[in-house]
Amino acid sequence: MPKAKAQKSAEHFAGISKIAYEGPQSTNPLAFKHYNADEKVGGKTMAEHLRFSIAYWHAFRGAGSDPFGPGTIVRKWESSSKDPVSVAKVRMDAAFEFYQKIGAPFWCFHDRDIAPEGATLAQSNKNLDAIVAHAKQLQKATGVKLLWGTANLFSNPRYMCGASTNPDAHVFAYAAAQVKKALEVTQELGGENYVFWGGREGYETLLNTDLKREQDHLAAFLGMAVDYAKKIGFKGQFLIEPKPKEPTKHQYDFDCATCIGFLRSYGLHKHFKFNIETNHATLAGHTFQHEIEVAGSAGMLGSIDANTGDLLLGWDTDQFNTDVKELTLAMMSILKFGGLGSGGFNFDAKLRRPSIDLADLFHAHIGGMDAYAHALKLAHRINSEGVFSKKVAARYASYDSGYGRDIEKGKASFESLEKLVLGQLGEPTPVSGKQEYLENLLNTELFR
Ligand code: XLS
Ligand code: NI
Ligand code: NI
Repeated sequence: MPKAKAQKSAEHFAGISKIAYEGPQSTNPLAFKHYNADEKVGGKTMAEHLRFSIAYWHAFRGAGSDPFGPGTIVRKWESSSKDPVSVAKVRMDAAFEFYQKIGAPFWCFHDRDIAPEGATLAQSNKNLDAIVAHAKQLQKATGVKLLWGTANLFSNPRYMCGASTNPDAHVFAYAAAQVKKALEVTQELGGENYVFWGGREGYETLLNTDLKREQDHLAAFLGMAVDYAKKIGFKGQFLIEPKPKEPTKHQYDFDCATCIGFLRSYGLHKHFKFNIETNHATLAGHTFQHEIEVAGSAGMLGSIDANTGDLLLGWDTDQFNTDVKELTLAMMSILKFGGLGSGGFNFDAKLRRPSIDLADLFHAHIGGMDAYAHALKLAHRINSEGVFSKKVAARYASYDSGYGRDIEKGKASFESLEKLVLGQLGEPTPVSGKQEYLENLLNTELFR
């Protein structure tokens, strides 16, 4: 039957079928051991909790290059035509086949990942429109949705000194025009969020930098984005993705705490939440869980770029995270704050340079999805049994009543507290923080 044959030749991951859940006892490397999309964890399915997403730039544009050598990963679809727009379409067919086979309900992209940049902005927009129309059809045919879109404001040499923080207003204007279009196409594809990662929004040396003006310009740019989203009726959530350095020496969106201060001082905080990336947290000298706690405490927990770094290397290695302990701590905090809302877990992670097989792409994502699913189950049990939360609450109980509550309610003063200490209170009794006991308890919970 010629029809079936034609369909078969269009299969890019031949020999690999849809990845199934086989349970923790399975030894099949191409099966999930923990991620069971329809299994309920505390009233919601795993699919609803985790909202996994595939990052187009790593999974379909990454070829394994590093500063010491070119790519090593060769994909057949990259040589399917001489016309770059045609290749972009075939590549996208491969991507959607992968999304379906791995069972990811979402994907994410930068404008320049999906369509080639042209000689002029008009040509780039035209290329983008052609690919977005193709993506729209594929989304419809497969049911895979767009978690977020973004603009690449860091690869092209014009952005070598930043985009909205460029000393040249011409570059600012170009970046504004590019983000305008990226917002439009994200809306066209039903994107649930839009991400701003300030790739080169920072400086290399203060000898040539007016830090105050650059920060003002960054805020002006974000303000224009808010206005334009309102104008076109884009309902997706705006997300800032903090990162302290790399590619520039210092980046203004250093970490969540810095961004909260920045957004509040320019009156922008109501319009943004955070896309927290594990590897960016550790580059800033924080744990992943720390960044989640800071964002969640401010009501600004938006989405996760799921990856990890190598603590022995000082850059964003974007590896797949299989550390169930780290992820359990992260999930405990995420569940505590009520989940990610319109966000999800996007695998902003890439294959290692020698991982050149098509199957490696599956192993990588299966491992990441299973680690998160395992962590979700453990975190849900730990939280619902109140293993740590009851102890934390007990530790702060002195603020629940009496003068402690007065402190929290703003009813206490230096004078009122001095009177208490000089009178009935006297010297406080030290209480152990019990850190080692709690660390042991975490291990007991992880392995029971
Ligand atoms: C780079 C960032 C980037 C963003 C999207 O370090 O993680 O990939 O997620 O621009
Ligand atoms: Ni990222
Ligand atoms: Ni990153």
